[in-house]
Amino acid sequence: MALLNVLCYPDPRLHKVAKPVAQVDARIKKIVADMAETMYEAPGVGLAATQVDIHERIVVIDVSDNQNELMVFINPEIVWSSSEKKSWREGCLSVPEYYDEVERPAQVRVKAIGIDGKEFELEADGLLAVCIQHELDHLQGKVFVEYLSILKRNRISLKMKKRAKELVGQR
Ligand code: GNR
Ligand code: NI
Repeated sequence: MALLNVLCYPDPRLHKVAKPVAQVDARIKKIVADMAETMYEAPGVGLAATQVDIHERIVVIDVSDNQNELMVFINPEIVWSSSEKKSWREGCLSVPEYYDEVERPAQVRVKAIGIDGKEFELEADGLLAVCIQHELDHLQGKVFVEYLSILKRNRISLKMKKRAKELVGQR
């Protein structure tokens, strides 16, 4: 297994659109294992392949308290979302140390392929529903800060560029 480098906003590669996975083979299983390791190490509750510069439709999520219930979504699609909306304070491994409220459908139904290569469907609410939508956005090249005002987004970009420079200075 290996830890992967997580891209930081406003990296243009975060806006690439991921392509579907043709088959769940050894190469995909290795990517999933490395993504899970990277997510747990961060720690985060989810990770989309886009964030580690792999532009294929792969997502890992673990919203369990003990971080021991890994969920793998290959070629995920939201097949239904509730008209009821809910606002949640979101964070993102690609936007470190920034959190803000985003309103999204409260419940979603997602269709995907699991690590066993079999298709499944799942209905989610709460943090899992938020996380599924946040990760599927990443696969479309969308970062949660794009739901915020231009003013906030510009401030975040400046802050992230400043942070990146400081981190380079520390090396
Ligand atoms: O770790 C994460 N926490 C989180 C909290 C609220 C809403 C969404 C998330 S996802 C985030 C990990 C991440 O960046 N996934 O893309
Ligand atoms: Ni994210």
